[in-house]
Amino acid sequence: MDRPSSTPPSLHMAMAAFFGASLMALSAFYIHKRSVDQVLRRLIEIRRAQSRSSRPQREQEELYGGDDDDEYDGDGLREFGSDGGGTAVALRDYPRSSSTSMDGNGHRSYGISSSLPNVAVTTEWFEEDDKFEQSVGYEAQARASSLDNLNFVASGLPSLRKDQRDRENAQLSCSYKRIASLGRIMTPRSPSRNTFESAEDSDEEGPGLENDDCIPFYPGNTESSDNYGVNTNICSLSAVPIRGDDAKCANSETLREAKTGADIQHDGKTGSTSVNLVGNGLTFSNTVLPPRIAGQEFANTEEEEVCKMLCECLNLRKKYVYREEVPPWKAKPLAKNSDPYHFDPVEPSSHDFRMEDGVVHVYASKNDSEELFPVANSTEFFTDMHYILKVMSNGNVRSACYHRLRFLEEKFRLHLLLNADREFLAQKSAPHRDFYNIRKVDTHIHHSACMNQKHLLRFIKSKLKKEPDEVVIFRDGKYMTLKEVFESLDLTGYDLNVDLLDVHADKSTFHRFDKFNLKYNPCGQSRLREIFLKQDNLIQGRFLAEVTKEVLSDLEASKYQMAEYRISVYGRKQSEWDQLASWFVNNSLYSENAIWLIQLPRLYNVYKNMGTATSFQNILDNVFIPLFEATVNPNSHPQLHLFLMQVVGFDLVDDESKPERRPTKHMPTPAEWTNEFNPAYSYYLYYCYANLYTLNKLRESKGMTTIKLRPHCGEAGDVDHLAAALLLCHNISHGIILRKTPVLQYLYYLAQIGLLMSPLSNNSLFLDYHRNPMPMFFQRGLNVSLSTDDPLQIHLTKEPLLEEYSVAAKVWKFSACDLCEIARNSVYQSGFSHEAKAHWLGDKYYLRGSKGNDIHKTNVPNLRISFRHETWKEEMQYIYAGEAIFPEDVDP
Ligand SMILES: *[C@@H]1O[C@H](CO)[C@@H](O)[C@H](O)[C@H]1NC(C)=O
Ligand SMILES: *[C@@H]1O[C@H](CO)[C@@H](O)[C@H](O)[C@H]1NC(C)=O
Ligand SMILES: *[C@@H]1O[C@H](CO)[C@@H](O)[C@H](O)[C@H]1NC(C)=O
Ligand SMILES: *[C@@H]1O[C@H](CO)[C@@H](O)[C@H](O)[C@H]1NC(C)=O
Ligand SMILES: *[C@@H]1O[C@H](CO)[C@@H](O)[C@H](O)[C@H]1NC(C)=O
Ligand SMILES: CC(=O)N[C@H]1CO[C@H](CO)[C@@H](O)[C@@H]1O
Ligand SMILES: [Zn+2]
Repeated sequence: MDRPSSTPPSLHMAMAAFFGASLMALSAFYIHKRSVDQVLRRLIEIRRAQSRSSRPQREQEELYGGDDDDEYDGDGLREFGSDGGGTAVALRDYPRSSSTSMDGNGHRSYGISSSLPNVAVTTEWFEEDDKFEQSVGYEAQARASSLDNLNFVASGLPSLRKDQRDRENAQLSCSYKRIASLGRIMTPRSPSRNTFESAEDSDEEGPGLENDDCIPFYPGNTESSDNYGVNTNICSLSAVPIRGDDAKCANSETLREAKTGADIQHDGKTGSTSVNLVGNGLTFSNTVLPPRIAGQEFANTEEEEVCKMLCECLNLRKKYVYREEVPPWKAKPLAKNSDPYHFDPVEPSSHDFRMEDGVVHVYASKNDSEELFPVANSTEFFTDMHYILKVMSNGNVRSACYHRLRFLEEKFRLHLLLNADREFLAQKSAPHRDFYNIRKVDTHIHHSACMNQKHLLRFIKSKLKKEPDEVVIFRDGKYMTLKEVFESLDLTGYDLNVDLLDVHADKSTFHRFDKFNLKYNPCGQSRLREIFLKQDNLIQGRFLAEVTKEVLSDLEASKYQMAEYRISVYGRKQSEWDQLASWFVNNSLYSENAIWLIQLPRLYNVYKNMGTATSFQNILDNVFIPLFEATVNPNSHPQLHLFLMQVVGFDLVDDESKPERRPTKHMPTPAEWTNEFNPAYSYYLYYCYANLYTLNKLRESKGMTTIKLRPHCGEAGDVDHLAAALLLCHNISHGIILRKTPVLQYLYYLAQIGLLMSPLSNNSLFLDYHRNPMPMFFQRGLNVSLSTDDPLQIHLTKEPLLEEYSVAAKVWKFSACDLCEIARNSVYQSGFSHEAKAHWLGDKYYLRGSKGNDIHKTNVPNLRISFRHETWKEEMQYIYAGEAIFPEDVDP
């Protein structure tokens, strides 16, 4: 554990009081403008009717908007559907949604369905006074008077100063926003202070908090402002201990008071969470924003149903995703060969396997008929997928998830306000480590585009100079040397430059050639691609191997950067695997800093048209049968066996935006799939999943490494893809479509599915960069990392991964702590071995929460990690109604 926390919990009380007081003051200003009778009357009624929760809890809920239930005004979500989402609309929504949120308490106590916004009240308010400031005034009055009822004494507060900037700030007065701006004032300047001001440009959100450098509610609070602007009066009133690192402190009056309600109703669990929380040095205490506490009753049956549905989705994921029975940190380490490509004959096992309905089934022996590793069949999968789709389209669930996500986002901001300096200090005091010498994994990079343009150009020139007479290609009926190829293209080594390489080669070859361009292009630079960027050409991929080696040695030179390269297997013939493996072994391509994933382009329709495949089953056979053969009897494919030890994942690639039909529950089997259309993404995904699942079970039982499913998903196209991936995949690449579906986004958060995002890559060229949801995802706590995708096409510098981090840091104002956290995530998401991760992240990296963090390795403060962990636990408790079970270790 690093530095103990020292923010007094009293800060929260102080904030609360300040907040209340300033609202009072604001309402005083507005009070002559509008009558508040209606509001008051209503509030008093609510108060009388309320019997649900204990008083202090309610205080806080009201104070902070109590926004964590599922009513919503109907407008906030509309923007999720549309791509654009004007800021004007969003702006208009803020006052409205905040008034409903207050109103929400009313719904609860009256037992009115909370999914129906109380239109009468809200629109009445809103239509009467179109102007923001007036509606703000209302809200302020309402809140202030509710505070009044709770005997908040706002004595000795400075009088309100109002100016233009006040009003601007007030316009943004969604209840959380206001907290954010308040807190911001109290935090001294620090490098990470503005981290996310610009992050608000994302599609679904309204305007940013650009203006809150001003101090609207605190004119000259000099006497009360020590480091954090804590008012000493309030401090002594609440009698909260100053230091938070002592677990006993958590038992202070206020904390206990705030908790009693929950504790009495239920077991003691909650009490201990809060103690832990403080013990962890987390200054962001539960008491600020009361979470749904363990076992707390749901406000109404609808909320309960929403949570049940979400639980169901998470449980479905548990049912599908392959997990090792013995996680790697408990298993005995695999024997490591000093020469990674040295083959020792291995005794074959007696396993038998048969392809049945597109899925390989494994039997203990030829005569056995009992399947060893049964996997869910396709009917079952598509049924479950449809269930997820149904949940996704449910209005109640959508609004609930939307609210939770907003809540998470604001909670993170509040955390930053309170703790940014502490985090910064912790980082400073960790010796030696900084952003440059922590481990970063490039989690998503296509091998055929892994060198940058300049590198490739230099390589081509040097080959032209050194080996002009090498016969490199068979074209148009004759063998050609490198020199002749360039002559046929009317190019000399001197002519070549990056622009030429790009411009001319772009359209048919270099441009997205990772997607595998099958079109034969007799004239033009498809020859260059064939010669330099293919491994199954006349020179047996020698050039590609050489340039790959250069890339690998660059990688090793940088020491702290690792990469996971994706290399294609097309499924056109069964020998592809052996060829690929022998290319690796012959050229001894190996690096401690690199591991490999296999990518399968979804091109069935192309092969079908070309006549290479007759049914979808052919592709599955070609891709999976060799893997099973090499696993059961490594001697049959010695090189493949060795190569598979370096392969950690399986990827599906191709343009996701191509239209496709949503699969029904009963789909034809792959052998029956003989039409010329490409199957849907989820169809591909299921069959890859099912075969990999059986393969991994088999490999694990034989003590071999496993291959995880980590496809490209959510780059474009339907949300179906993401729903299928939720059930089947470990991690996904991109995932930017998640911004359109709050339900899946929330589920991805809860399941902590890794998102390997590449904001610079094609689909978000610089103009779109601003709209990339990455910073929003990061704030909300989704498990994101940065990766390069295609350095050849995108990046300009020698260190593309750092370029990616650097642009993100500049555009989105990520602080050093944020960057280190993202880098840490990238190691977790990667498929590197347990030993490597333990070396890079710390011996106990597999423990959840701050126990698993070692700031001396990761440079991420424990404060940040425990904030993420506690926040996630609270969300899980909320969804599981306090019954969530948290394993000690992370998911393997
Ligand atoms: C399988 O059955 C055949 C005949 O039924 C028998 O000869 C053979 O020994 C059996 N093999 C195993 C592995 O049990
Ligand atoms: C799929 O599995 C379910 C339950 O496991 C079973 O009821 C169903 O018959 C199976 N369908 C097929 C086509 O095998
Ligand atoms: C690898 O080397 C072996 C033996 O030298 C050769 O037969 C095979 O074709 C080579 N494969 C590749 C892809 O270079
Ligand atoms: C790459 O960018 C082009 C042009 O903006 C776009 O048409 C294409 O769909 C993008 N590719 C992907 C995979 O998003
Ligand atoms: C991402 O997942 C890893 C492993 O489960 C965890 O340690 C890390 O804290 C997560 N990151 C975020 C931002 O939640
Ligand atoms: C949430 C999840 O399953 N994350 C996984 C992402 O992939 C890596 C590598 O396979 C796993 O270690 C993580 O557990
Ligand atoms: Zn990619």
